[in-house]
Amino acid sequence: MTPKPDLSTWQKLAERELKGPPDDLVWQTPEGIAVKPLYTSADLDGIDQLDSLPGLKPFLRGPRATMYAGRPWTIRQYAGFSTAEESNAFYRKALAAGQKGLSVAFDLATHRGYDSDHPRVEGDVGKAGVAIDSVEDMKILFHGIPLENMSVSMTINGAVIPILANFIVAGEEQGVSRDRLSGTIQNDILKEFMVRNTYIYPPEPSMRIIADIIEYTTREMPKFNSISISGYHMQEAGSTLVQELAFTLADGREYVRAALAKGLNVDDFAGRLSFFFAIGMNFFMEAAKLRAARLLWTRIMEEFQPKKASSLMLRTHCQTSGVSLQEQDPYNNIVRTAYEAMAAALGGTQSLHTNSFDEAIALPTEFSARIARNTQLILQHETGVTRVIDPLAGSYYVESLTNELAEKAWSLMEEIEAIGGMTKAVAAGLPKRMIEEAATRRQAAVDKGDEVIVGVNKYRLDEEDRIDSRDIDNAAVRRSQITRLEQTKRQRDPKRADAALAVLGKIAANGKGNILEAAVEAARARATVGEISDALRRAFGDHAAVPEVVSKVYGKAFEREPEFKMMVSRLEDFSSSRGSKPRIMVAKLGQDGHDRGAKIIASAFGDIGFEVIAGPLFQTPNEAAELAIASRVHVVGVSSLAAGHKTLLPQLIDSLKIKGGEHIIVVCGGVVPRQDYQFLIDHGVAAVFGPGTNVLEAARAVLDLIEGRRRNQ
Ligand code: MLC
Ligand code: 5AD
Repeated sequence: MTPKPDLSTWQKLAERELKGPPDDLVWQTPEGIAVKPLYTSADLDGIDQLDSLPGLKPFLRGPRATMYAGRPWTIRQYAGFSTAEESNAFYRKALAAGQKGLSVAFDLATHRGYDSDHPRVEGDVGKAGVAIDSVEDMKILFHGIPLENMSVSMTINGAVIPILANFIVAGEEQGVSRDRLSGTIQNDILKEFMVRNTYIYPPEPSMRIIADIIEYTTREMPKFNSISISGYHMQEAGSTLVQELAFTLADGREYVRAALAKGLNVDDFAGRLSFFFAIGMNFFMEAAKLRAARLLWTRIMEEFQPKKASSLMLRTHCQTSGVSLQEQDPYNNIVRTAYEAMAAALGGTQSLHTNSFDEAIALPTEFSARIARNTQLILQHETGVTRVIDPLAGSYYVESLTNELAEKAWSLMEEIEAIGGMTKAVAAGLPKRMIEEAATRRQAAVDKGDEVIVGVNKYRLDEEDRIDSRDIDNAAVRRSQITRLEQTKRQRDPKRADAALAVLGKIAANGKGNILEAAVEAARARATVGEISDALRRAFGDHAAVPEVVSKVYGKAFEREPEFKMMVSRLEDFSSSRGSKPRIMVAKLGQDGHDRGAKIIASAFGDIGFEVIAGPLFQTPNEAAELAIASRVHVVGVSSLAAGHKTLLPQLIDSLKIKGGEHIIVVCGGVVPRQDYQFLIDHGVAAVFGPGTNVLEAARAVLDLIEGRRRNQ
């Protein structure tokens, strides 16, 4: 036998190759993990879960004994746009082409409990998802799709009650009783307060809604997953993987507590809790994250002493990362998504969505959706990854990472426990702040070029190819929704609808009875999504978040950079010559709650020396104009990520004119297709900053505009 080589020999060899210590090769990840260039069996010392098996406690190697060797993960593409008719046609084609499960994306009006005729949602109807106003729409959405055989995921959190009620009634009217419906409802409100922002009611009644849904589905819908506890949006908002793991699992623990407080038995509902994670570009770490998640969930659930093994088992959906995709050279996104999909499969996901390459520009076209779907079909049929269970097991690196992620996430969860659990932590704004800091730090790393993004901050093309993108005529969608809404209201029995809404309101207000049960009756009576939501609004009130902005994170990362210093001194000159700082209001219009970009801009501009007014979420263009004028800003920067820009920006500019604020410069950033730039400029927008814009460059351009050094472009 050859003698075992010794690590110090390797060390010396490596030092000679490097002409320096191998410690220089250690990669400090945003998670605070020091990834070494070499892992050996010594890294496995003390890890006690190494010999576990799939389908058995602690499920690190997968929830099922045979995993994909027995049944591959579900190809479940998230989709929805325009009307129910158009989305239905899109689903049917996707299913015929190999997709296995459905996943509905609702528009933001629906998410926030407004019917399509509500004045606050003019720019949002049918834009980022499908518009659903009542059972009539829901029935069309699933026309020709037998709900008995199709598992349907619905991403809805704020307006979860009317949507789930409509789904149940659509099933009934298709002849499928609710006990035979299979699928998942997202129903995860805590992460909405943290990052996704489609909440409606304050935290306390929102938690009751969740408990009521768990209670109802446990009793009535045994095949239905009552919740999809989601970390996806945390990573999208800029969290580290440790934060994503810890906050998601801590949310899960909180929901279990809420259900137990309702008097439910843990084994009756725990097996139908499900999870949802993002899979970004840190390949091995993402696979390790899913393994660690299963390990930790078993550890958490053991606290509640369930008897069934299925109560300890974490099952999850994954989606490849939206933020990792770029507007520049967008075909690169196909490659990124494929690597991410592979990491999700190696991590053992149960269900997967792969993003389309036009993600950073618009909603998927038929073409981009086909490539996204085929990415999974190829993975399942051609690569052989499904044939062996948990093939990364035993890798020194992956096992060590799994363990380190688990430990780090566990200690963050202990911090959350120390302040009384996730509801309290969310109310105190702690996780949100931590995520925003991580996001700002990451942006600084990209802007400085420390983190390379191919085609964006390195290897950028001189000229970009134009690609086709999907454009939705939301005025037309809105008109057709309003016609059907009026028809539904005309044809229903008004007394039955009113009575059902009154019962619902009473159950919500007095705290007794099940809200979902009452809403199902209201949905049968053709009460609309808006009416059901309003009945609950009257009992619970609306939640209004106070915008907060982190400071000194971007600035700190840049403090030694000459370009940054130059901008800071330009701003100081401005302030001393004009007597005050330049003032910018960062605005979010309509129901678009994606505020990562707005938060980063507000935070970085503040550090550079602007005075920043952070506008609240969900403003109408009129309200934003009033705030901008009252705050005497030089510039309004609108961050648009939900495709409302062509409706909402011209309205803002008109409002500013009417109210005497025509001198205020309007700029726009976010997900705006290039072919819309000229439209916006023609309507008076001074500059458009697409995805991948360097924040320092944006600051320079805004200051130039204020100082009159450059004209609208
Ligand atoms: C699985 N099964 C097996 C098996 N593997 N049986 C035998 N042998 C095997 N190897 C069984 C399962 O037990 C189950 O039956 C059935 O097959 C289906 O498998 P599953 O693993 O449960 O898959 P699925 O039905 O797809 O459910 C996956 C899930 C679920 C549990 C994660 O919650 C889900 O589909 N989630 C999707 C969520 C989603 O799409 N979200 C989109 C968010 S987008 P049984 O009888 O045990 O059930 C978003 C973006 C935004 O949020 O807008 O912000
Ligand atoms: N259709 C398809 N994908 C969507 N996403 C959001 N809305 C839709 C939709 N209507 C995806 C994007 C985004 C993530 C939150 O979900 O990938 O980044």
